[in-house]
Amino acid sequence: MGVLTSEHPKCMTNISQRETILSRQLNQLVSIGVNQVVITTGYYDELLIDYCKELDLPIQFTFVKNPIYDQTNYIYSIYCAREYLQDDIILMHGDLVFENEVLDKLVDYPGSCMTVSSTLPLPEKDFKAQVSDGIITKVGIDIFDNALEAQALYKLNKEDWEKWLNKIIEYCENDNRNVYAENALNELNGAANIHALDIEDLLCAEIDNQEDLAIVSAKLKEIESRTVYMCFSTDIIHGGHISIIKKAQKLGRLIIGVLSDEAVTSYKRFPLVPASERKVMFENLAGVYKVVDQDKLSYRENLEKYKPDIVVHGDDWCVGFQKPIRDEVVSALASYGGKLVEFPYSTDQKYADILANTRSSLAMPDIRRGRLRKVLDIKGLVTVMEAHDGLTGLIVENTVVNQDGGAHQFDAMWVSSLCDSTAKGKPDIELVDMTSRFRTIEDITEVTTKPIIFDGDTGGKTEHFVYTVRTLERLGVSMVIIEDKTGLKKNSLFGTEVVQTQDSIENFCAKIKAGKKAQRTKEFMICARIESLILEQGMDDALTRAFAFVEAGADAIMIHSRKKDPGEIQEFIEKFRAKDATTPIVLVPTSFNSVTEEEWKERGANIIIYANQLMRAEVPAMQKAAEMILEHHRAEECDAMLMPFKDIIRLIPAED
Ligand code: SPV
Ligand code: MG
Repeated sequence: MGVLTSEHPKCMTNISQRETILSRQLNQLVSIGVNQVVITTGYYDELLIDYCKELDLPIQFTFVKNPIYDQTNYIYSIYCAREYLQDDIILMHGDLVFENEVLDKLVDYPGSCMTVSSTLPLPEKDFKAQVSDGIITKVGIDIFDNALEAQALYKLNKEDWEKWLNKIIEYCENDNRNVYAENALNELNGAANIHALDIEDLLCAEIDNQEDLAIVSAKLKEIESRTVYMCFSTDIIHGGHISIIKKAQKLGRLIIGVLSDEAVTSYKRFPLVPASERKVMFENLAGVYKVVDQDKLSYRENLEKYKPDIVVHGDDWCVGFQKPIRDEVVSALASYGGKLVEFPYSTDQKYADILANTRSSLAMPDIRRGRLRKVLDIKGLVTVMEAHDGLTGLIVENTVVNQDGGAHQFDAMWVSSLCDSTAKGKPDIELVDMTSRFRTIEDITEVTTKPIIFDGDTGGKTEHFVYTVRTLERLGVSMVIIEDKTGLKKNSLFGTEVVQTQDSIENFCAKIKAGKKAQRTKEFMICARIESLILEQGMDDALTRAFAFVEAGADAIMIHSRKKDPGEIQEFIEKFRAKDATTPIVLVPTSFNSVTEEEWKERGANIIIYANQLMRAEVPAMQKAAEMILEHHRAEECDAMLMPFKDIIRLIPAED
């Protein structure tokens, strides 16, 4: 090392403008939580001690001077320090430079280990190790047969280390002080149980001369300019996130992608805070280099844009619905030589509890009520499925379909008058009173978090409707839909086959106005449902009513039809949108069911309600099971069509 070590110990050699070998090692140790360091010293020991103090690190140092450092090898330095080394230890030479990932791997390794490389060529003059069944059996300079490149970087459990240390003591007390400490280890022939930790091409090198210094400095520069990419959908940051972020930061400059509200809503749940605020949250974390938007669950776009050297993720995505996303990341990285680093996913119960609490707050009325408007803003088109009790609520809440590396689920629930009445074995004629209807809502809200749209039938008398509005607000319902009918209401799917009377524009506008005036929260929505097409009053009547109802304060318009052909609905949307570009349009495509959600969105619709499909699925299944048991006088034959109860129970969340 010549001039570089003529004035200080080798470990104080600068490897970059801002760090020496030692300052780097010490900072790395701090980053993994080490706070006690024993340094054995020799020449320039005072300089070294002062230097360590000046670094001002949260480390308690013990300096042990080998008084005959010029006549002995470090086996004797260890011997001198033995009383301070009665614990699990990390042992390293003072001239060793390694990248952060090496230390992380060392720490994460479950047992005692030493770093080796299966990919690097064997060095002439440095350490090599022989390994048998994964255990280090011999370490030395002169071993070339069946050997791997090795570095003096160890993690040693107390028990394993004790065996080696005892041998070191034996050597030194028998005046065998001029050999490597590893000579003592070799006598144990693997009994110290030190595993070979293969770090392949990661940087872990000792600096013996100027040439080594130049190579290592250049490699460090390259490592430090690496970029690392992670994507987050979380709206709260807990210890598990911080720990993986810290690990990622050690691999390079960390770019965080914040998943869009739309993508989070589609695969997980509605975010408690919007993407703009989630971005600020990450921007203010120490050590985050840059925060960017990630619009979709797929990483492809951002990987092409930022070409990160490394993508970091928890290993939970190796299976399940995220697997296609992972596969895409692997192939995108391979296309430009990037690397995927996966850390064990935290299964800590306290983090699961935090997430469960976050989720349960979504169920609270004040948080739930406003979410329909937010989802409408975020997605433009909201899909809604009927629920008529707690169990169907859970099905709407939890059913997710994974498609093309993405996920698809319903945004909200529809509490249908038809299905609520049918579930009670009653006709859909406003016979089930509001008290009972509210009870259904409560059964659903108790076990779900998604926004609710309530089928308010005609809304009843205006004087009654104002009470209904406030009760629905208190229950956390987001929207009530009332239809412009009066008298004995019948279900619209009967159309003109039964006597049904449409309300006058004037009366219905007065009801909307009264409802809007009565509501106490700003988010609650009143949707006016137009029955002109059902009752064959023509397109013009439907449009006149639509504009009048919006004028009266309706927050949304529902246009209904019982034709199979979607033509009249499409015509209505086109004509309505020509004059009103913003008021949300709600559809219940039970009859006109051939059009996809994407196409409705394209045409200008905003809320698609699947109004009765769950009820229609359960009734024939129940009838069939009942018939089979009656036919066979036992239940065996119908068993094949039944879900085991243990699977049904899984749908029901356990509450502590
Ligand atoms: C309901 O689901 O109760 C409705 C929609 O009002 S429909 O049955 O199509 O009229
Ligand atoms: Mg109804």
